[in-house]
Amino acid sequence: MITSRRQFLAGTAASVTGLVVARSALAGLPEAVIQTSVETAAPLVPPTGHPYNPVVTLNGWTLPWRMNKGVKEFHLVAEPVVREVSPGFVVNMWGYNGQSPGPTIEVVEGDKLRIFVTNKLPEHTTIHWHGQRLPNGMDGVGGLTQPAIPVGKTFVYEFEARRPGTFMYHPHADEMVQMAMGMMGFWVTHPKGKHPHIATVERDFCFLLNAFDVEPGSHTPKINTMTDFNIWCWNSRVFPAIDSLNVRLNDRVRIRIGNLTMTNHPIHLHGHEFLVTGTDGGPTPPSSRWHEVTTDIAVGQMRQIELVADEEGDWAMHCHKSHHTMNAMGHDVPTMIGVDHRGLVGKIQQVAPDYMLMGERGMADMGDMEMPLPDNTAPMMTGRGQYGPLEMGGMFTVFKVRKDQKPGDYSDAGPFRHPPGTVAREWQGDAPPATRSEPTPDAAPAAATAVKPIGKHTSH
Ligand SMILES: [Cu+2]
Repeated sequence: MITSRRQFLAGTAASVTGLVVARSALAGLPEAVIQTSVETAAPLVPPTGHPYNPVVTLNGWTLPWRMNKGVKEFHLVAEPVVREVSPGFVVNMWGYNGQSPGPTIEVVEGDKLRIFVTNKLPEHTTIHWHGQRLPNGMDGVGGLTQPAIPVGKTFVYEFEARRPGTFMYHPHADEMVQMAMGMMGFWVTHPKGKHPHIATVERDFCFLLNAFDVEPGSHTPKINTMTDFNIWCWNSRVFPAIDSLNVRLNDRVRIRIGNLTMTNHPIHLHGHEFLVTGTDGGPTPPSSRWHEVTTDIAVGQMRQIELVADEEGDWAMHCHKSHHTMNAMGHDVPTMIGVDHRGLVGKIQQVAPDYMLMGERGMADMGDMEMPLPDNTAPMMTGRGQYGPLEMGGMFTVFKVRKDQKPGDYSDAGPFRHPPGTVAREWQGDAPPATRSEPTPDAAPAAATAVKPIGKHTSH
């Protein structure tokens, strides 16, 4: 019969290698799911195990698992990847399962876990499960708690997800190089049942802060850079290539952020106050929480913030270090504000035809400038809104609150339609001159007047 004949032929075609793969799969190695899209993946609703409200990883995804006799099994592959940091700007990184950062791992408190790690890097590696309670030998510190995973080998990590919280994973072998190349991933452990300090939320987002030093025009990060990075990322993306956080009006929203750069990042949200409800140490006690609009996230820390999104609009959310909302730029540029360049440019261009004038009125012109860029980089200040250039790059995105965003819909509703009369506008009435204090005709210079002692003055 045709079917059996086709099966027979297929079996022959697959030959011995096919059988070998099939046997090793039966022996227990779960499929390594690879994702190469830079889109924010839909939340992974748990197909097995305890139910929970899954997280959304900005420009990332959650790793599927399989249940094997009550154990959740994952397969991570450490490998070189190519990450699109923004359209037209791709960087050779190292990561996991096709991406930097690697996929988010989402489990439930009490889950028994088995994580296979295959090393396809050109050097050895390990994975450290940052923030977890686990047997010492599962902590992933090369040399200290395990031999490093040699090139081409697969190691198994087995532990229980003992406490709920916001965690991450990264190598603990040739760490400086491997993290500078983008090896890291997010980890969320949901509480098993109702937890007194963990609220139920409608939206739960997560991302890692990471940074690279990629010379404009080149494709590979400089791994020896210690502090002077030029590409400030959320999940290895820069604005405007970082997706917005799209929520429905009055949603309770949790945002989980981890910092694997070499400096701290004060993360600031416009239009709302939030509470820090958790760290990598777990949920914070409610009595310790206070409202903020900026929270500093130090190196190696996680913060989870929560708010009710009760103000409609397009709210900026960004690192408050202004150099971190810029893309690649030269830092050796002198400040030119206030310097009159008129008549100079032409003369300079006679000897240096590429000379370009920038900065004598500030640098806002850069946001709108169609400047010739080297082949592989991101414009320094970019992103366009409905009213013009945002003059932002790097660690910036938009928190979009909409009345008509459907529950469970994470798509971008486009620019906010401001109600009439609610946008800052040009003043159309009279503009009287600013009132300044008048000096008295016989007054001494202001500075001298200011320092004159009161006592002497009155005895005059
Ligand atoms: Cu920053």
